[in-house]
Amino acid sequence: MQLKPLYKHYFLSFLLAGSFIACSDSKSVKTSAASEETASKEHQVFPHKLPAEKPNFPLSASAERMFDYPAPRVQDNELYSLFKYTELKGFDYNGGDGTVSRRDPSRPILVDGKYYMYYTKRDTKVPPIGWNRAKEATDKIPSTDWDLCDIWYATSEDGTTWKEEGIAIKRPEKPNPGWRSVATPDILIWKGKYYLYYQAFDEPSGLRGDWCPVSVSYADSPAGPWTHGGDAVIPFGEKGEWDQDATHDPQPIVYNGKIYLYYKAAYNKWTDIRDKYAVGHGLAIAEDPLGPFEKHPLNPVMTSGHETTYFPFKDGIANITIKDGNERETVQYSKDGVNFEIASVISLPPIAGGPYAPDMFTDSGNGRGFTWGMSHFINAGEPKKQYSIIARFDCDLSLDHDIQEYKKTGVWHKPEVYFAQAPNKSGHPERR
Ligand code: AAL
Repeated sequence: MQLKPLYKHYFLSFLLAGSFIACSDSKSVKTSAASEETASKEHQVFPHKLPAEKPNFPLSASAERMFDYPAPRVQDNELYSLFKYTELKGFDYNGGDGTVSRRDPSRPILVDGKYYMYYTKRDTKVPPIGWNRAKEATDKIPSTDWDLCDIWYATSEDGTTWKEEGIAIKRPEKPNPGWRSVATPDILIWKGKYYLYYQAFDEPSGLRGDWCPVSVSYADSPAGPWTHGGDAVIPFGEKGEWDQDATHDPQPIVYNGKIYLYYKAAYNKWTDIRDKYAVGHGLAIAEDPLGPFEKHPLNPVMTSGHETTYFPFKDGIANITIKDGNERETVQYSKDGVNFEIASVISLPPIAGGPYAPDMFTDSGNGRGFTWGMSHFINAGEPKKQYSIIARFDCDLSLDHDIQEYKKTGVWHKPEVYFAQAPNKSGHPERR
């Protein structure tokens, strides 16, 4: 109940007078003390100076929640940031004709003064014909942007200018798993060796859905050569389980002495009704990079998000949740890598983000966050010439920095950016 200050004064005097009259026995004293407490709980007005702690009087649901975030003011929230993007130097896209695509970058790693990044590269004679025409795909014609791909790698001294070094993982001969396409890699460093996890397709994606499991290869050096280490390392769920058809976007972190590998699966679709789909993230844990990986019994540990972007933060794990689900466009945090809560709501988050976090594999128990990483844009080309580009993002999701520029809250676009999201007249009853 909210009272205007004047009424509040009368109401409190009335309660105080009441307590004098009733103070002859101790039971009444208790009652009056309780009433006073109720009165003070009910009638305090939210102060002008923002309290550091949750105030001990009734609050609206929104004011209550405010104190459940890492900081009540978003600008002070270590898990809030703006994201700014930079075009990379050093990559050629064949004039943007849709025949060359780079996407789904790994998290960069720094080895002997050089950053390494791994990514999906398509270099085909023609652009992809599209998900819906997957039946027409051949060994020269890709269905989707990530069909007929290999995993390439590039190095950089500054994270912005990159030198493409060559293929890291080539798709193997048919019928070996991944013969159709290998895509969406991520890297793990474990006991001095390097491990690449990636999606291995045995059919053009789109044929029955986006069906593929994860394979792994390992090397002594980030430049390879890579040795095949196993297929289907995160097994599909049983038929009827949410991850029955796919384990995508593998992303390993070293946490609590083990390998925590997050992955994505789309579900609630048969046989891939795209407008009914839902996306979840699972967690699979192993003591050895080649497995066996055991799925967490609470999977999916995230019910929002698309590509996985997880990172050690303080003594837990945080993530950037994008695109899908009720909680898309948030940063989330869990103390145990399993039970995530919203820590902030964000704008323009990196798509398929791979942060550069030096403590990704060190299991420090005190994750520091990060200030930059790699991401992609999937709509770089004209319609029918689809291709993707990799870009760099900068941010301040770091405990070691406080970059004011990234703690602002307004994201101001030119009107053209909004008008580019033109309504499709046929789908809207009030547009003719
Ligand atoms: C992505 C990822 C996976 C999907 C496809 C390629 O961005 O979620 O990798 O399979 O799209």
